[in-house]
Amino acid sequence: MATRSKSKRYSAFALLRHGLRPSQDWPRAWREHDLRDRYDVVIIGGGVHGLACAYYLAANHGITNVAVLDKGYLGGGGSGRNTAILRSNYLTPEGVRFYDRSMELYRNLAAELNYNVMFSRRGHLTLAHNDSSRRTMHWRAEVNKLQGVDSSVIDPDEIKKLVPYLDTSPHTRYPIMGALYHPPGGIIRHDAVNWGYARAADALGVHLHQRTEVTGIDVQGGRVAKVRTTRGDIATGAVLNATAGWSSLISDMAGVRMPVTTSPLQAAVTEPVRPFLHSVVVSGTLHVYVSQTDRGELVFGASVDPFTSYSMRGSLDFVEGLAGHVLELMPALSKMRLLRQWAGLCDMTPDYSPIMGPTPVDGFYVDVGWGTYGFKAGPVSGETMAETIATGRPAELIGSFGLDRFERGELVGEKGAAAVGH
Ligand code: PYC
Repeated sequence: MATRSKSKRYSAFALLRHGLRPSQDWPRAWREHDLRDRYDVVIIGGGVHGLACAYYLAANHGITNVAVLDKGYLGGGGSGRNTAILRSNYLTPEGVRFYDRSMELYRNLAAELNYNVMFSRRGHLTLAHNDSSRRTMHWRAEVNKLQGVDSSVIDPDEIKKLVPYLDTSPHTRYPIMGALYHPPGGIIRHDAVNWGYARAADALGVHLHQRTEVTGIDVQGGRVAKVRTTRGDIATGAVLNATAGWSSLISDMAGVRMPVTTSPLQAAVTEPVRPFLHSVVVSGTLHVYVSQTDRGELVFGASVDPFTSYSMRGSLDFVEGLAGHVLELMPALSKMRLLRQWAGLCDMTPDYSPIMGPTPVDGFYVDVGWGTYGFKAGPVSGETMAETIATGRPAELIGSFGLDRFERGELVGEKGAAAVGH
């Protein structure tokens, strides 16, 4: 007993010492560099998409003269402002295939990057409260199964076994009539994903430039030629727009118009409590999704704010609505306290699918329009955009997501698989 409390005292002391006087032996996860006047590839946006693309350009294609530019800090946009839910139970075959590759990359990411990204398989439940949403769940389950993705519709008794705290009685305002159950779904630590990709890209020679804002993009003879920044100009033959919130503004700089509108998506987190929620639970009708982190906090989200805006502030309106809806699902949570809330920016396209690949300007590529799905697509977007830039041809998995689909009228309608209604 005496030994245990001594060692506890020792570790508390050690923690304090390391906290106050960071050890000289802990290297920075990535370095700072002067801006070169030329890079082979310039990636605008230091979120998970941009960082993953930089990593795969270097790791899979040997292209290391790459700069990632961010006007703020790495992972400071949507990549650090989401609810870190992972799943591949989409509605369209294109979506299911794409996100399933992302899940595969996420599952193996800790080993790939030698970094603990805290991937946690939980199972994902999308509740159906009426006949029409149950029909959509069956539709999704069949599309999922055809693509080899584990997904099925389960009844309220099975739901209750997975999540005993859910009110599955038939007397609620919106009784739970079934759910789409997707066992491989889960959560991950979003910051760790950003930092892991950044560290691995840096180790391969990529330059990560924070606090470096893009102010212009020069196009000469239909080809991208230069990126102008607050720290100087960069000559380059390839630029990737991997931003969210500012994706249409950056594309405008290259003269490429994007069919995108931007809305805030708010989220909130509670105080930590003992683990009791072992699945991710989503209700489209009640506009809420909830999961419990490894630290014990409940993370909640809802649908996007009902207006276009660049605001990243939380609102009282949002938490009031959220709390009411959560309590309809799990009345036992009424004593829990919300600790904080935040918002990220979601770029919405007309069909709620992303826009990925080349554009009419040679060398100007886009990976934008992620709506509420961007974080979970980070690895596969990085991998496929790296392949597209390295080979000059759209990778097979993104073939359906090109900008020209809007002109051709070949849309990929993914709204029915939104986390909650858009
Ligand atoms: O599509 O799973 C989802 C999601 C979760 C949070 C926002 N979107």
